[in-house]
Amino acid sequence: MEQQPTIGALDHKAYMQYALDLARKSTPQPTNFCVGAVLVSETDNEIVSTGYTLELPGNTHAEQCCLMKYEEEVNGPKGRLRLSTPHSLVLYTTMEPCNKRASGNESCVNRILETRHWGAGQGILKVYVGVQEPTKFVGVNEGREKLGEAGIQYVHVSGMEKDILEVATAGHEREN
Ligand code: HJL
Ligand code: ZN
Repeated sequence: MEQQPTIGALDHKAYMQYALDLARKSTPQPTNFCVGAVLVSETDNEIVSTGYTLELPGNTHAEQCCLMKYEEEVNGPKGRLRLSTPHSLVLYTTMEPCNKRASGNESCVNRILETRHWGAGQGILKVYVGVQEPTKFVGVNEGREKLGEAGIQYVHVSGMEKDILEVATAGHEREN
């Protein structure tokens, strides 16, 4: 993977800022949000993967790209995940993970939940989120509730909402 910045443990704002930098790389579209995501190993305090909306071919979400890149790196293509030691992972995403997509594609909430089946002590334990999803495409996103019910901590990182939404909606028609 490309060189990653070194960010201090628990510096949630810095990780979120990095996720926002990634979101800016996404080509703006009127039909989605430009989102960025960073996957961090809490065990090693290092970034293990990154993603942004439409980074990988097809109609891909930031969290989806981030997880697909990680799985491929750890597994090799189509292999089974082989991790010798438990890796507690946390995900930073500029926008609440989707629970429903207008396209009908698999939700990022489900992809996050699936990581808990990688093995004992593996997978995503916490999700740090910059903004809740605006209701524009699918109404109220129940991603937050669904993660909580599954025992995945949902933490709002506040203070960057304006910039995150500006980037997320860069491809949408402005009202004025
Ligand atoms: C999050 C993303 C992304 C969205 N949300 N968390 N990460 N694009 O990378 C949520 C929005 C969906 C629309 C259209 N966007 O993207 O609800 O075409 O983009 O599947 O519902 O669905 P598709
Ligand atoms: Zn998604």
